[in-house]
Amino acid sequence: MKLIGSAASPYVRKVRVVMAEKRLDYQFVIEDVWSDDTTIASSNPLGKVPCLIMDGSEAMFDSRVIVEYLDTLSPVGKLIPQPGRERAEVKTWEALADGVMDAGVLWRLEATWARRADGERSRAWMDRQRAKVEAGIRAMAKGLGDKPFCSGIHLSLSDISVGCALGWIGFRFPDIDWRGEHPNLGKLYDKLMLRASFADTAP
Ligand code: GSF
Repeated sequence: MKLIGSAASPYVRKVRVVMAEKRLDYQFVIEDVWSDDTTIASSNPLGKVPCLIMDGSEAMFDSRVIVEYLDTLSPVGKLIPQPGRERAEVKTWEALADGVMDAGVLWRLEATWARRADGERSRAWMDRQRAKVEAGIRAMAKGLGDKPFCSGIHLSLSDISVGCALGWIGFRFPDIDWRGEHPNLGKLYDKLMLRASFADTAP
């Protein structure tokens, strides 16, 4: 398997962490989707990473589809429960974490995308996305509470998704003090970073 991605992308990190937790081998192919000569569209018409290329088959995207598929490849460390309530809970945690990343990406692009002129940057839009990031982080802290993991009694895709979102927010928006405001999230992230899957993929 070949994973096309970048080291800074939180969506790509989610896939790499799942690969490591499932002990799956893959080749990591770095692609800068923002460069003029990117060839990502030949694999993913949406021009986005992560994109998984299976041996002799078509490309697979996006991160939610890829991690769901990867979890079926090996019984080692099941990360997504069987269909039912628990699975829906894990997928909701993933949607929350992805939503925080989505809003953060929109906010950051509005603020920094080189092809947008300064006069075209909307403060109201940035504030709207920032509010989503902050509300999402508050919801994560509330949902985690005093529990050791976001859902269930062991590591799942919920924790991996939340960890990737928090690690990326810390990397791109250091002025958002999620650790100071939510010590339980800080504790979870520190615990995740003890795992090779997280330590080896930090942005
Ligand atoms: C989001 C991927 C994405 O936005 C997923 O895979 O879960 N829902 C998708 N990837 C960004 C890189 S990043 O911000 O992490 C991307 O490839 N953007 C290129 C573009 O043209 O939007």
